[in-house]
Amino acid sequence: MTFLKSAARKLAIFSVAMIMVVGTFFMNASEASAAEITIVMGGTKGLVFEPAIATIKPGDTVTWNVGALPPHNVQFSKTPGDAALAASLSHKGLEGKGKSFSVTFPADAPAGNYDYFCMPHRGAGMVGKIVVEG
Ligand SMILES: [Cu+2]
Repeated sequence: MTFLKSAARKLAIFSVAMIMVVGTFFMNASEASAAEITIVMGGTKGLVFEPAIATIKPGDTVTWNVGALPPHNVQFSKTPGDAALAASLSHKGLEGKGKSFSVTFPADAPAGNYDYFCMPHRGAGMVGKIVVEG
């Protein structure tokens, strides 16, 4: 009987472990779908994007929130794609406090570095980079 109880306990522990392992597969599957990341324009360190460098995958959405020292915007200056892609990702309007805007990177966005800056504050060093993974 003791042997059977021990075997049943081992089976129960094994079952719980398997459920956790299978659950991890589902978590990884959801991570593979499109993600959303947020960048603050003008944060605690002044005229900077926080984070200044963000890594995404094609199909992900980036939202920029206006923080301190507005107005701000996002102009892509150098991308692995063509000028039309840079223009389509850019937000030309100037946004004030409490505003935000989002851009979804195309599913076929080429991998590489997407450099951008804030037009009014480029000279102050307000630049950022989106790294699109392949
Ligand atoms: Cu700015």
